[in-house]
Amino acid sequence: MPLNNITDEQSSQAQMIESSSKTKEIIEDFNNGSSSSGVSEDEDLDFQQKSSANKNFKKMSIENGSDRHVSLPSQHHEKFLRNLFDSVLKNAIFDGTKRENRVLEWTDPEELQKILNMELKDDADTDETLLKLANETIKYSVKTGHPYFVNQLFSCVDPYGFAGQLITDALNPSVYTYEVSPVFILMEEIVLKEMRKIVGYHDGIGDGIFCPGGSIANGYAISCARYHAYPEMKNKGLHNLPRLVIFTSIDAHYSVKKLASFMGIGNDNVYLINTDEIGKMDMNHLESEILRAKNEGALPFMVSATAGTTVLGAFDPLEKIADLCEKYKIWMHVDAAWGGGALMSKKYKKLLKGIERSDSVTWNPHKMLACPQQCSTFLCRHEGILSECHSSNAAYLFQKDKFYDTKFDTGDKHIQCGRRADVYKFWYMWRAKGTKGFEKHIDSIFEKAEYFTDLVKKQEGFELVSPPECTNVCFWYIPKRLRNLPRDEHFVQELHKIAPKVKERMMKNGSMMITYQPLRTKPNFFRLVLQDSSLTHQDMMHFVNTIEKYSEEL
Ligand code: ABU
Repeated sequence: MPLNNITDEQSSQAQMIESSSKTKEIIEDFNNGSSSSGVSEDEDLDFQQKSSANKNFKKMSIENGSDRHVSLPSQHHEKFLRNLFDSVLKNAIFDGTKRENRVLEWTDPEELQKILNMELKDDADTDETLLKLANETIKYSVKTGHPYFVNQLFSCVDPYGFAGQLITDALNPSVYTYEVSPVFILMEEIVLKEMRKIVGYHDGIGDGIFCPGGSIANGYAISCARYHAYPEMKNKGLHNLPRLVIFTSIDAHYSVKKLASFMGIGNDNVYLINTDEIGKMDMNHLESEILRAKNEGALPFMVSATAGTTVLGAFDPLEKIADLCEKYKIWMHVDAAWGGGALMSKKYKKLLKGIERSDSVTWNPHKMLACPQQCSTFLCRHEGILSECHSSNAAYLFQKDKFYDTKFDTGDKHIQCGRRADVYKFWYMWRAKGTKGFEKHIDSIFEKAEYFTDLVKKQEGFELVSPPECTNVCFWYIPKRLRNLPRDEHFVQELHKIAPKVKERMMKNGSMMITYQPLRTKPNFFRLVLQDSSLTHQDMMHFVNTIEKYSEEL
């Protein structure tokens, strides 16, 4: 039979038999103390000659720099990498997180382009230049691990998380098959199961994945919920489906709409539910919108609740949402990308009561748990649904006739093919701190948020936007000249200009980064985000003083 007529299955069986007998031979030789490892003397000599030629080539090419296109580490790279690591450790990790140093070196984009000269060239740069470029990159990048970077829902350089990230970067795995990523494949299942237990799914049974960011995790929720309602959709597409409707609050993350649009459900079919003053979903409005969708002949198929909204940090009433989802047979998803970390604390997990009744959860360890970017998970109570919904059985990668149990080739349940081992840095941190360490971290940041909230209540000129439930605290700073004005349209317009101006001054000075935003009719206000457990009460005072300082004469 001509070789090109054999089936894929026959070909891989033949390869398997050949490779396993070769492996056996090598192991036997090794056990017998033989040095040949199944390689003939001629082949051995050939190898030695090549190896020596290789060394000579290396020596010459290092001298004249002609082998820089070769991606193989050599002694020459060792020196370069050691110098680079020293510099990264000093400038980005240690100096970059010292309170007395700046969070950023603000530079206008045109000027920064000139300083860094990012244009690509035909000829190679020297290692000396590359080290200089690395140092410049560090210098002009924002030090997101600095204690005064309270701008975003992530921060910190956790030393163990960083170490974990270094290890995965050094190994450069892609977590789709056991043969390529044995350690990380097993580790993912252990960590995801533990997270499901913490969520409250019975015995941690269910499904889950590490995925690139909370938005994508929310997309997985939409995909699984839709598949759960209409499994035939996987092959037939959307044509014969009724109009599908998702419900989420007006304060939910924008990714719910974005992914609904991306997946062909459409922005207009995400019905936005009102929130109360704190930012929690209004249950009466949710039920009336579910009924409206039904009356319109549409199919309500998913409620996406939020545990820790992006701006106000509100927790939707999950138990009541679970009741409504049960009543109307709707998939309940909880976007706990931000607030999920509170599940680690006996004191604060009550904020997410009812999450254990959900169908799925988004939880990002890179947010409240301070794991390095990116580390996001999608967790689900329905065992096997991710694979049923997304697998496509590519024969070149997920061969079913491998010599090991192919249930460990978990990559096919993702919509990605190549995928980073984001699990490792989180697992490494978890082992370094223990679950108890994460609990202390969470309790510490919630305590700081409560302390900062009290400061805002007491300090003249500061005013809370709403009582915070999470570790993001939203407030206005009202400069002296506005304090006695009537609270009318003019006041609102003037107050709206304050936060952007303060932020500009802070960034140009490099001393602190805090974000601001408007919210519906509310003028711009600051949002201070706490997820760094190294922060102290003195730091909280520093934030207040810095905002006052940069508001002078505004
Ligand atoms: N999910 C992204 C959140 C961005 C932020 O407000 O920090």
